[in-house]
Amino acid sequence: WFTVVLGVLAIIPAKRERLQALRSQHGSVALSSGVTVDSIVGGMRGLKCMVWEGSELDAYKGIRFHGMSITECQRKLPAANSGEMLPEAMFWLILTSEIPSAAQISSFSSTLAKYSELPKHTTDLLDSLPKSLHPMTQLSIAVSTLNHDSSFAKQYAAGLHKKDYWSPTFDDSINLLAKLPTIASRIYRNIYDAKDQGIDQHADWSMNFARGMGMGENSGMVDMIRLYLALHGDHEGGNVSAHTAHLVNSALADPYLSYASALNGLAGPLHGLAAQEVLVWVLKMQKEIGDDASEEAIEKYLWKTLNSGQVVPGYGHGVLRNPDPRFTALQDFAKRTKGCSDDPLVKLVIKNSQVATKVMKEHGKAKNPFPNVDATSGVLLNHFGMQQTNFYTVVFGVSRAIGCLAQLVWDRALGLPIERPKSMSIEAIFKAIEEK
Ligand code: AMX
Repeated sequence: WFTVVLGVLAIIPAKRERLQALRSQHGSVALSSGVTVDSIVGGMRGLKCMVWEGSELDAYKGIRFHGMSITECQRKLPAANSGEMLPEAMFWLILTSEIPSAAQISSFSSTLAKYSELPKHTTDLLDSLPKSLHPMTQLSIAVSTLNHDSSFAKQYAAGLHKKDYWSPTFDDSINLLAKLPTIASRIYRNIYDAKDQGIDQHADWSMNFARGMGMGENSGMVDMIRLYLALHGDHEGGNVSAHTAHLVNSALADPYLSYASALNGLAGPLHGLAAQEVLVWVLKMQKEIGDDASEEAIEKYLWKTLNSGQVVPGYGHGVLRNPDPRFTALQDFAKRTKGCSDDPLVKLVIKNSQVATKVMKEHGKAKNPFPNVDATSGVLLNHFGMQQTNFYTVVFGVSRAIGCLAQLVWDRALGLPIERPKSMSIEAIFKAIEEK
């Protein structure tokens, strides 16, 4: 393949130049109604081109779940005895657009506990995987295996009428939600040797997740998981994981296969893996400049990252143009949880959030110089006892199912078609502009 590589290498500079010329000369030209060259070659930023029911992202105010801000959700959704909102209530809100009662959520939590057990082929496969395989890869593999018992796949093969597709999609989605914490905690135990405290049929979704990782008695961690899962559940439809689930399901792949695909996108460092990247980056910074570092030392460290051509993880966003309200909600949690804000690493992350925004502005590239949710999630998981950075995106992966699966039910209930946008080569775009 060496000669093929040489061939590609030879044409890369010319292609890059043509793309650059296309953007600079014709960026604002619309090839079809409202679709500019910039949106075609710029990752479809801002292009209004998909239906998503559960949440909407405002660039300045942040995420709204059926119009409700995070603070409103925290005030109105059913909560655990500790007062922390329950992520299963967030799923209910996202799916139905209604605020559930405490009794409805208590019964829903029991349903999730009831269906949490994994089939033997999934546990056998998980137990056979090497500990060195990234936990996100393990999660995606395990979720794919659940397709063995997909209601949707079976009923589709048996000739289900298309108006009824939503019903087995719903069954598979609830079943997957129920099993995700069991899969994730089994991965955690297999890799990090934790103790299984077993499923408590009367406990909520997050408590059972924590119990599976031997953390059921760690009340700070249980509340952190509740908040984390509720906050990361949905961020409208255009982000990589949500869009992937929606796209793959549009071909009528069942919810397990669709969500496994979403997880593979979430595992990318510019998306969900940033949760892990941030803490690794902060730990390196702590090692290099110490806990009680001055603003100047932090600034220097930030510039070192930027000057070496890397991104500062946890900063910037494709849509947001203000600090992420999910970041703020997690910071508030740290402030109201005893001992959390005294943690030297938490202090360093807070200090960094002030310095980093200034440096990002000076750097002048990122359209959003503010912290996103990942800037602070990992350091809090670390504070409560989860030091395994490789696992952070798995927690994200359990959560993101909330929004993706609720949307799949609507996609099939509304009979949305298979997605098939039109693609064009760079030269075809030039030609189309000439002919306009
Ligand atoms: N550090 C350094 N440079 C950054 C940056 C950051 N945190 N964020 C953006 N930039 C750069 C981009 O790489 C791009 O450079 P280029 O012109 O040389 O390609 C330029 O600034 C303009 O980018 P943008 O339009 O502001 O952002 P985007 O929509 O292309 O990308 C995102 C958004 C999140 C991928 C980007 O901000 C980033 O890489 N952030 C760091 C990783 C991260 O925190 N990801 C998590 C996002 C939230 C989530 O999905 N969980």
